[in-house]
Amino acid sequence: GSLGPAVSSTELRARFARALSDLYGTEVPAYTTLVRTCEEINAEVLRRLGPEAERLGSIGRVTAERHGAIRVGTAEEIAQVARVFGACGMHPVGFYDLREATPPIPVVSTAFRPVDRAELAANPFRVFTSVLVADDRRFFDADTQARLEEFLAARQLFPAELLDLADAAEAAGGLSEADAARFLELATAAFALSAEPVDRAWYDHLESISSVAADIGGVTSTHINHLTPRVLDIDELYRRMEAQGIAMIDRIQGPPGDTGRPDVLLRQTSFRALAEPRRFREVDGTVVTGELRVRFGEVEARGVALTPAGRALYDDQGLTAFPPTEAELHAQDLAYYVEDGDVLRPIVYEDFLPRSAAGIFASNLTSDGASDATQRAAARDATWLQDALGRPLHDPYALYDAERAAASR
Ligand code: OOG
Ligand code: NI
Repeated sequence: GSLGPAVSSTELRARFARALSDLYGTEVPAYTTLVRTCEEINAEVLRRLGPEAERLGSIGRVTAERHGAIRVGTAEEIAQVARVFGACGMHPVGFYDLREATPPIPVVSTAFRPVDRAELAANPFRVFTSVLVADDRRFFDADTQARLEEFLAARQLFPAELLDLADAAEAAGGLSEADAARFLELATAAFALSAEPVDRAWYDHLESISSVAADIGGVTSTHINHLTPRVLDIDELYRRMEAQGIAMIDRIQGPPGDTGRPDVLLRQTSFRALAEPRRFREVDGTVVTGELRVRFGEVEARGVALTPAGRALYDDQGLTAFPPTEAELHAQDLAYYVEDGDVLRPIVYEDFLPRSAAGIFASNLTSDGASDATQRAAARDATWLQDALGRPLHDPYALYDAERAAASR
């Protein structure tokens, strides 16, 4: 038989996550402190709990685990993102409409991630990816929409060489060593913060409407907005970051941690966006160094995935309405477990929470922005996104159901 490519898509994903983590550490030094603190705490939890600590993922998986967030401007751009992540075995899962958040954000989003359990175990890298809705009149008047579309059409986020390598990797399930090195160099560079001057007047105009719109449509490239390690005790992480003098947002988003119930879904917190030097072109044409606060550090803790019934209960009544034991969560079909003899194995939640995402967005906005609810909304739904991506958009519940069914056969 023939050998597969030297560097499989699984290995590309692991290397890509590592390369982005190295990049982000050089760009945002507090991120390095965050990662180090997570590693300390994870080692402590492992010592304290033993095998119990690894029920929601091996220590190898959790140590390498990152999620990123990126933001792009157009259907064409998110289709290109899908090709780059597709090369790494990351597929779009879920549809999130952040225009319904408080405050509303003019984007819709998905998450690119592995979908098979074995791939998730090998490296679960996922990227929350948002695309601007420039034709939503509640945010952008006709003139701003036209200028946004012109600005976005003129930029190229990903060089053709990168997209060609991505397509080759996706078709073959990987790349040769030399092509893999080139792919990773170009892909990582595409997400680095650019030194290209920002047009001050244009950026400020967009920022008066939405800081996220300015971060997307006010600059000629994209960048990682944040990169997030996973920790096994997020309450302890929060305390330890503050003790090191890093100001965290005022709360941990998601289910409360002190109810004595099993860990469910996703808990997240972040440190506030830091001022970073950025170059600006002023109205008179001079280029000056100023600063922007858009990028931050976030940390997550993951629990068991909830079924649609469990999720409805959580959304309506919160965690305290849940029964206190895993046996009951399973018996009432509120959460996904696999029965292994008389042991229950939780299926870890691999997705995001719109309400927490909104909280993460909001905690790092400089203002609530300006939107006018009386104006016309633009139509966006999962079908729109799937068409834009030109590939299947997976339903998270279908993936959890299939995994439970396969493991129970
Ligand atoms: C994405 C915010 C959502 C999360 O962890 O919920 C997110 C963004 O700020 O672009 O990353
Ligand atoms: Ni995030």
